[in-house]
Amino acid sequence: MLGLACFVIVLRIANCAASSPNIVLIVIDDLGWDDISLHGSDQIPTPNIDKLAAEGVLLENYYTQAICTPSRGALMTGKYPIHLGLQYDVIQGAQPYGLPTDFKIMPQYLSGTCYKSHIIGKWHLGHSRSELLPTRRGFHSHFGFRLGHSDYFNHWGEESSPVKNEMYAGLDLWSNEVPIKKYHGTYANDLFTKRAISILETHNKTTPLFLYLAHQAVHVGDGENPLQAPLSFVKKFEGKIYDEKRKHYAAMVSAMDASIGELMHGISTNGFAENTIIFLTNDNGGPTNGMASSGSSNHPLRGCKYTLWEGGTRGSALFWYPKKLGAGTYKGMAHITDVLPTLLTASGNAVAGNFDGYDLWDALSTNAQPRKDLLYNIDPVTHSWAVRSGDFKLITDNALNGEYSGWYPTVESVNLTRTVKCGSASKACDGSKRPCLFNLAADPCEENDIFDERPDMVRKLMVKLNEYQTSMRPMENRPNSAAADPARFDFVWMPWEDYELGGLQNPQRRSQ
Ligand SMILES: *[C@@H]1O[C@H](CO)[C@@H](O)[C@H](O)[C@H]1NC(C)=O
Ligand SMILES: *[C@@H]1O[C@H](CO)[C@@H](O)[C@H](O)[C@H]1NC(C)=O
Ligand SMILES: [Ca+2]
Repeated sequence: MLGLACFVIVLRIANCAASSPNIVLIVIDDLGWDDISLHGSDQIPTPNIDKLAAEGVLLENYYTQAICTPSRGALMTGKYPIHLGLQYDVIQGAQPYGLPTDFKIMPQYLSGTCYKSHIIGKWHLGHSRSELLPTRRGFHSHFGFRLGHSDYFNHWGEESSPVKNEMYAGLDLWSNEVPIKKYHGTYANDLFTKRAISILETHNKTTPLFLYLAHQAVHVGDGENPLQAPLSFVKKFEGKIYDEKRKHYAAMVSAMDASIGELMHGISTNGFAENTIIFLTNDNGGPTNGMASSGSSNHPLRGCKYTLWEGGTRGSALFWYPKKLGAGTYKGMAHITDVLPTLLTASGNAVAGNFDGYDLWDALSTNAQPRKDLLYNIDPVTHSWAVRSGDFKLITDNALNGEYSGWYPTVESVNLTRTVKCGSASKACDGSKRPCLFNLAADPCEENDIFDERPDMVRKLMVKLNEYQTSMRPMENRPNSAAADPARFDFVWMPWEDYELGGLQNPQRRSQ
């Protein structure tokens, strides 16, 4: 008996499948609904994204969270931010928290069939201690940045400190866990595109590839002129767009679209076109109406980034996998939490996970509609929440004191051949004072409140809201910490908590 026990051998055979499709996940930061030509406006042509949409499956009824960190958390885990502790705000540079490490994330799920996983660009799910970094959570490499935004050329991030009106600033560009100084002056877009191409060129095809390209574009950069685009792209819009902000913003969008064209070229020349699934999405609506100095637009949708109105949450997204999916549109309701379970099924890693998201893989071909409800969010700090059942949406939104809850036409845009058409606000509802009810099928622009007409639906949605509220996890948010100051680390945004936890005395760190 004893002998037998000694010979129990645990076979650890990884179920590697070279035939699993490669996955390229593209996230565009802060892209507004009316900032790409996909939705009918031809003011900013985005031919490369349009081509992907024409060859792939465009999601017509798709939603993200209203801001970066919650959206990226939802994307990586398939869970609503209320179940991650990320329901309020984004992680700022000096705040010591992140997506809790007890949650398994996308590359960790994909490791079941031996995907080699790389992230390029923005992380924004925690950087105050090393265990929160993507390189400790299933990604084999990270080339990019960790905070929410930075300067596209010098790669410094500037963020609030614990002292009012005082900012912390430092380098935030990394090759894995080493800070990189040598790209001072090179446009972030170009760096990230080159890195993506080099991964495609060197990937060993005996294992499937998972490439997460989280663009810095088209979030505003830092500094006095935050709409940062190369001059060659600004020139394309001279004499076409006269508003300076919109013109520079258009150039940023155009540079991002060109990068996607280069990526697609890299995909085809390196033999990935046949067996690669692409999913492209924005992470939240555009910060329109001058907010955050961006020139973006969500026209004709209501509201903008930070708000749970459609302009902040209705997303632009598509799946591309011509071999299996063909071309078309998916009309069913979809949410950014659906992406993980859907890709897992496509990759042969399907798990009966504890997801808020739905596996839409088969539905994309059959147009079945498994998702009937949607939680936009519950933000316990600003008391903003919205919930949906079928076409009906109940919303109270007090983000930014309700100041960005209106409709903001696109500057200088005259071509109104758009995919979403609105009527006029005959029964507008403030939404910051009391809940409003809308039928989005008839009223995608949230112009006509039907709260009084449909008490039955209001009741039904309130019950759902209460159910979600009961399942909410405490918020992870922490205040800014003086220990984060990059000045302590040779002006680099180091994971400062490592030094505190490890009791290290001299945090001075030289970068390359
Ligand atoms: C690719 O990986 C396989 C399996 O690990 C290995 O045998 C092969 O030599 C690798 N090819 C290259 C070009 O590195
Ligand atoms: C508006 O866009 C449509 C579709 O892209 C195009 O056919 C039309 O010529 C454009 N009209 C104007 C006035 O630019
Ligand atoms: Ca964002």
